[in-house]
Amino acid sequence: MDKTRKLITLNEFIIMRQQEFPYAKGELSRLLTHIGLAAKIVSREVNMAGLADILGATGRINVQGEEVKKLDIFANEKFINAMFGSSEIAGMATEENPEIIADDTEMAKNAKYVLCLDPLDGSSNIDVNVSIGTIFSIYRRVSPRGHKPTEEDFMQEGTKQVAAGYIIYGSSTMLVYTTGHGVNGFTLDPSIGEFCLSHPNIKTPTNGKIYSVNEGNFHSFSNGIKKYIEYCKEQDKESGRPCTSRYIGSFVADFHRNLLKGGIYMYPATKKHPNGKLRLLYEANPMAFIIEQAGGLAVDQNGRRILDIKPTELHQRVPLFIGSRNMVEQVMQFIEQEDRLKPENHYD
Ligand code: AHM
Ligand code: MG
Repeated sequence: MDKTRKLITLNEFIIMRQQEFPYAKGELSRLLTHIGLAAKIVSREVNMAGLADILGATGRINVQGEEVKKLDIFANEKFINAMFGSSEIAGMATEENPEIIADDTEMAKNAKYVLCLDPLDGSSNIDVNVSIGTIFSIYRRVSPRGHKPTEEDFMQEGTKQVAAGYIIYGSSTMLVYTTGHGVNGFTLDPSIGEFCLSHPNIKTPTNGKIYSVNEGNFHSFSNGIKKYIEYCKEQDKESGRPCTSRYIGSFVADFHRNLLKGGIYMYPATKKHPNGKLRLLYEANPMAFIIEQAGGLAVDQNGRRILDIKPTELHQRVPLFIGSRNMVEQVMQFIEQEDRLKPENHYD
């Protein structure tokens, strides 16, 4: 037996890390543990989706006589229940809920944290057995404890995140998170029902070869982006190969691959959608926190650091460029040259 490789479960890891913060009271640890629990429940359901008839529209009745939920609604409910069940959450903002959710209990009113959530990202892939994910982000509330949280608690810059992470429901289920001290990845071992540390201290390559963008939108991108995409297709003098294009259409899956292999994910502005598609609070910010902790970059189309943006709306969208440092810097150079220095040709 290889005695050098000890199995470390997510819960053990969370406890080990808590000991590194002498004044920690265990609230964040409990919260993270509950995220792991909800992830397991959703993972089980995602794996059985084809069998459990949970994919279709709502309004049907299952064998237990319960209404069949769409998978994204199911995931939303499971996470909300698990989070409030942890007693450490004052409120939540999720992609599925137009307003913030708060609980009326004294426990919730006195809780220290709020959570932003995309319960099931990659919704177009749910029905077709392609990887999907959950994204979360945790903030310390700014409103006084003892009351329900306010929108102000959620309108904080990404730099204020206390923890962020994602779960990818892929060929394996993985949970990847950061509390600002590096990024660690855990793979679910279904035989023991535990997330086990499989990817300690993840660092993303400084340069990459993969670009991920919906090229179906090519003609509505700015000239800078078009030129960058064309540049990605040119042959590299050293390797003789162009970059590789990979786009799943599940942000979590595209991000996860690029994080490990090196690459860039882009969801740029278009003429029609000047703010792109992805949401600042529960898609861009948590992934920006992770990529920076792994050594990469995340910026908007003006080259502004995502984590510095002060949110103004709960469901605000932002154009996103995220991944390996050199690739993100390079696309920004194209935007500078083609769009900012020649604004008259910005879209033509
Ligand atoms: P969703 O949260 O409703 O699933 O939307 C976000 C998704 C991302 O996962 C993905 O990268 C992107 O939208 C795909 O959009 P498009 O189909 O326009 O390329
Ligand atoms: Mg999403």
